[in-house]
Amino acid sequence: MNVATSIGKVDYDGLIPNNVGLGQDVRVKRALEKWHPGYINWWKDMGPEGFQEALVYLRTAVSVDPKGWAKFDYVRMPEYKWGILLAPQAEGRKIPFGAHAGEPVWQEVPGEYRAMLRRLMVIQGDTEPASVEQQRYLGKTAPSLYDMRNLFQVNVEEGRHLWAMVYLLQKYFGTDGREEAEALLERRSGDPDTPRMLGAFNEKTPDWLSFFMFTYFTDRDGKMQLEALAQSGFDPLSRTCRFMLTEEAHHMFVGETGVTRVIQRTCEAMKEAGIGDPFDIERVRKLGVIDLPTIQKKANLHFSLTLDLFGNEISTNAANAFHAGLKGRYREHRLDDDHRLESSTYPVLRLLDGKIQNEDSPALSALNMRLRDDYVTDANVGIGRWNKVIESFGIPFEIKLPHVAFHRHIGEFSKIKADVDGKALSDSEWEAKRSDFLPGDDDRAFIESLMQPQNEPGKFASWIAPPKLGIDNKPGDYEYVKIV
Ligand code: BYC
Repeated sequence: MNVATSIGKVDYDGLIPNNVGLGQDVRVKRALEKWHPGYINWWKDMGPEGFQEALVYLRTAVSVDPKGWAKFDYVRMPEYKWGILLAPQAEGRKIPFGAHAGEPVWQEVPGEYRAMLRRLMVIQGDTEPASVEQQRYLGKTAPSLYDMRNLFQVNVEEGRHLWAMVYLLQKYFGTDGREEAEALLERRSGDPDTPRMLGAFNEKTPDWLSFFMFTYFTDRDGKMQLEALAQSGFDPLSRTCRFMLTEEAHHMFVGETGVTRVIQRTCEAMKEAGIGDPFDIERVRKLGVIDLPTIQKKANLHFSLTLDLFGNEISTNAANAFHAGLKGRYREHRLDDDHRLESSTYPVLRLLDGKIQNEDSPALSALNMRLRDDYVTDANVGIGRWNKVIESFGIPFEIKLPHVAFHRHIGEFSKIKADVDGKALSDSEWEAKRSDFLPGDDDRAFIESLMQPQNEPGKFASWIAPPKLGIDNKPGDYEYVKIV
């Protein structure tokens, strides 16, 4: 019998591949095997519609060794090996922050923090199936087989991330963990009665530009939150998140390169047609490409929706989670301070006397704000690369992130209607300008008109350039999805 003998080795014998010794953990194994049919039913009902029988060239995690953790092969998605994989245990690891900083990490749930820890995991878990639900119709309008395959890769890995949280809930939280695991399969993105927990995960992902923006902006929130949870003093959570981050990088790659390719194609078409003015929208659209101002509006929408996922700027929940040693800061281990933050401050952007200004606040309460700041810095890097493409065509246009006060529904700025520069507008002024900032019905209708499937190997829809490289070094006309 090929039972995994050490962490790092993956046991592929059973129904659920894992490197957590599930074979010897009868209670958890049974609980997960019981949960499995419900998961498959959920995947078939709410996963990629119309492609359950297709053979998709997918990567599957087969190890947790950073040098070679995945293998590629054709797989029918419902047969994907959704495994439970934790990064290797670091010998002698200490709690890196909070009141327990320096104590040995917990291998079991600390009783006094049980509810807080469970809530963090449930929220994290809830986002994973939500994104699959949001993206379930996109396969039908894929601009190429390459893109379709990337969509499905992202989807199956979000499914695996749900498994990751469900494992922790089933293993460490007994009956209530089991109930939470069931509920994760019951909520539905956008459902008025049983919605997903966080706002952005109840929005629609109606077209491929939205998908690329979502994977660029919202998956990046995933990265930041996972980085913060990877610091956790609860070691199984830390190890789980560390391995999830390995997969997450590809999701943001899909987003960043997807938008780059849309921009590239627009600029090429403008150049070919001799159009120099990016605001000559009607002429640009006649070329069958997406004009740059509309791309900017989509970025405004997805960036602002994602900022809401960081919660309130000032948050006792965040302070408590840090103090308890459960959720740290972005790359806590690289920060040079006392890692307790009991007497330090952090500048928080607030609405004071009607003006947006920084106010020094207790650093512990300002952790959501701090993570959001780190996120904005990270998000700006790829925007710079998008602008380099536009610049290389000599087109006078620059994609910019809107002000953090723009179009907010959570936190300090949900009280005002700010424009993309952060200037507060009256309700009527905002409504009058809304379609300058955010995609309107005509923008949506135009983008929808472009969403025609292109399922011939090596061919791409009119509005997107081919990628520079194939997946797993495959040639340009590789049949990434065999549709049946
Ligand atoms: N929508 O104290 P506050 C990903 C609630 S994405 C609705 O500021 P806190 C992925 C909040 O729950 C990453 N409600 O909140 C990406 C609280 O309610 P209670 C997902 C919201 O706790 C793409 C109340 O308002 N992971 O992985 O400091 C594809 C007071 O708020 C929202 C995580 O987020 C909202 N946006 O911060 C696939 C990590 N924001 O307690 C996957 C785990 C706040 O009063 N979660 N509320 O009933 C957390 O760390 C925190 O829960 C949050 C919120 C950062 C989300």
